[in-house]
Amino acid sequence: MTITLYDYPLSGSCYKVRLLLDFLGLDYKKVAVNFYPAREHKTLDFLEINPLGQLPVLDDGDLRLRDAQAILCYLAKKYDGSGQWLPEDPARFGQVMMWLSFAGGEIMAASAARLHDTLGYDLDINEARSNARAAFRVLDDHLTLVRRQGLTWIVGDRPTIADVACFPYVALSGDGGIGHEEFPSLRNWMRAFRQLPAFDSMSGVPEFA
Ligand SMILES: N[C@@H](CCC(=O)N[C@@H](CS)C(=O)NCC(=O)O)C(=O)O
Repeated sequence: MTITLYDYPLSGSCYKVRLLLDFLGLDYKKVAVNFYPAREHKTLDFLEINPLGQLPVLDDGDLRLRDAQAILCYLAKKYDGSGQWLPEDPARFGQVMMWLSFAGGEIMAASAARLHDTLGYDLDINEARSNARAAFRVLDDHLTLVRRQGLTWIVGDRPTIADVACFPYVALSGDGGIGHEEFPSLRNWMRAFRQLPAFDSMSGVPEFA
């Protein structure tokens, strides 16, 4: 079966999926969607693929999925025999789901700020930045508790799709005018994430010493 990702290289949401495909060592084909300036994701042809007019979309054989978090769940369940990326244990599974919802919800304020600053989206930038900082504070506090237990990752003792889903818009937030100075535990976590085997960076992800 061929895996196809409808992709825009500068999309943090597509980056979530590219990261996991690489971590799992999966071959896939990319279909480039000209998100900007052509806004191809809003054309009638693309709306047939995703009526929400959003990226990413993933095809695997006859299956078509939209939403990065749903795609991460699918790929982990289907292709990660070890159960590392989406743990079976009910408590761990629930915690991963909780942070996936956070990645697709509260953290997306950082995506909004980035779209404002990089592509001129018309939105309340102060509100977006303030909401993003509030979300980052929640994750930073969580990761501080995690560090106190001698651990690194959002859930449990190994990276999961919760880390994959949260990483892009935290890492890319400088593009939306949100720095990482106030978030030492986020910086520590991002440094560890960047060291994962098969990690691939993208434009806008800062280098950490
Ligand atoms: N719930 C979706 C949202 C994805 C999303 O917001 N994608 C952006 C690209 S990064 C998009 O397509 N936005 C549509 C637009 O800005 O017109 C997910 O998490 O995958």
